Amino acid sequence: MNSDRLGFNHCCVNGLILPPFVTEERLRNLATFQTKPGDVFVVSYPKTGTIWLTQIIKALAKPALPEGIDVVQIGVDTVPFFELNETKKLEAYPSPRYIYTHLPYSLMPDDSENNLKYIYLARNPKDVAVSYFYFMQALKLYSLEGTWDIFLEYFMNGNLPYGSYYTHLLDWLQKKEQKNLLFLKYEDLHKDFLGNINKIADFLGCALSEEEAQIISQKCSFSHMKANPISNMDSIANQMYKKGSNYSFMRKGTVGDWQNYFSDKQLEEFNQVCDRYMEGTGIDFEFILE
Ligand code: PPS
Repeated sequence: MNSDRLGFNHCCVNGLILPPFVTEERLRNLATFQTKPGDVFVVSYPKTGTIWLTQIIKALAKPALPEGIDVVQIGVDTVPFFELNETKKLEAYPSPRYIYTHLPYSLMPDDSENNLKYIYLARNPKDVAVSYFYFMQALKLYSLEGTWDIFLEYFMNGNLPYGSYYTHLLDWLQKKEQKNLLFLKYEDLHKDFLGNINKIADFLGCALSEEEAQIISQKCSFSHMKANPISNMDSIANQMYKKGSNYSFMRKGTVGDWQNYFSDKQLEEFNQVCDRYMEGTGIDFEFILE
């Protein structure tokens, strides 16, 4: 599909569809970011639970930011969004640095010495599609035109900001066996939240008592985050969402919401695309939790 005809605002750099603010110039600027050993990148495709993970990191690692980093716009007050910030400002961020991004590996700063850390978060693609649809529909940024049916076509064809979810996932999965990448799944966070908080703490080298882990699991629960104006992005809702939108960033936070949206025909087609990409990867998505 010709990306110029897509029904939403976007940039397109070397064939990759990106949000309007991720221009070619911004990408060039980000590629020059001077990494430091131990930098931690939280990596995900949009709507896989990124802000949930950054909230856990915030509680675990207590990162401290210098002035001038734009975190308010995306509601996370200490783990900045890589694509939204100038590298010079990000470089002033004292170590240990925690930054989140939706970029593919090929557009990340150099890591030839393997001394950076990555946490990749994946989510079952059906729920990602539904969550992305509601988000793009609500945002002024994209001015998305079109129904769920059209959006799902975009999703299956990889015609959305940050491209195909499957390509993103497969690109990062190449690093899965490396010790500097922790691979997590949204559904596993639901199933064993405490176990995953401990896993993240181990990976980051943060000491954690049982009591602290319990407190983090409460603070990062869906209900707590929904009631928290920062994680739910309440103060910037008017700026971000279209007039009249009743979208809430903490929308449903469940596994299996896709069942309310896919027709039988869509499901059949979606499963074929998903199976084709996932075959042989060893990744088993859970689409429903018992
Ligand atoms: S973004 O805009 O790309 O950064 O969005 P992202 O944070 O990746 O994904 C948003 C979805 O994550 C859900 N979420 C949670 N689920 C369970 N528990 C907690 N604590 C939590 N925090 C965020 C959020 O509700 C979005 O999913 P949907 O399905 O739309 O509700």
